[in-house]
Amino acid sequence: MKVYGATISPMVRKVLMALEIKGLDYQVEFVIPFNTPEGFEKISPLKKIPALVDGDVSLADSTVICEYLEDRYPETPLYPSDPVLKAKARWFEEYADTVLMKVTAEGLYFERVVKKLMGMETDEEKVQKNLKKNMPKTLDYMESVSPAEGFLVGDSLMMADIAIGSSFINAGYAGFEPDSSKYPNFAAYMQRIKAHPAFQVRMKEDAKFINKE
Ligand SMILES: N[C@@H](CCC(=O)N[C@@H](CS)C(=O)NCC(=O)O)C(=O)O
Repeated sequence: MKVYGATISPMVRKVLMALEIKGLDYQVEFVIPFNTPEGFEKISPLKKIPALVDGDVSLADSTVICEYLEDRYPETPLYPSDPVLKAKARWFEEYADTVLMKVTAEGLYFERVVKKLMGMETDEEKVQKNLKKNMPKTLDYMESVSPAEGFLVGDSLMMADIAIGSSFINAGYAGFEPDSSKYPNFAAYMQRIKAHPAFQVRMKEDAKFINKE
């Protein structure tokens, strides 16, 4: 299988985590947004990352790809089988892909990390506005749903945790960590997520990428 994207992207990381936890072989073809290779739209019609090619199947969108991996390679499930828990898991993934994409990625990680890597100037005013206006309600919500123990939809790390965790890991790369005195459950939950061996592997790879660029 071939994953197209930059491994440090929170959306690409969702796919890599799923592949690693499921023990599937894959290669990464390095593609950066806004400067995609010619013909990339044949694999990813909106030219966004990640995209996946598995034999004659080509797919775009992290959630579509992760659901495909789950259906096609069901061993080591990453979504619960119970319909209610599965719906709950999908909600958290949707929340990460939409709200967190704006708050932790576009308004923070993109500004402070990606723009810097691209030789562009950070719009720190935009970041501060985002941190004041959007981040507190996001953290209030995350605190209200974070379990005192275990993970969002069960005892083991699943796609819901991967999506949420991935977004906040990138916020961390942009210098933001949740205040554990204000958000104790969420901060502790994030520590449990980051301790997962597959996240540890990804974060070590990210460190090489950030330090190299
Ligand atoms: N809903 C998509 C979002 C993918 C996405 O926005 N990826 C970003 C990088 S993290 C991108 O490719 N941005 C380039 C663009 O918006 O043109 C997914 O979950 O894969």
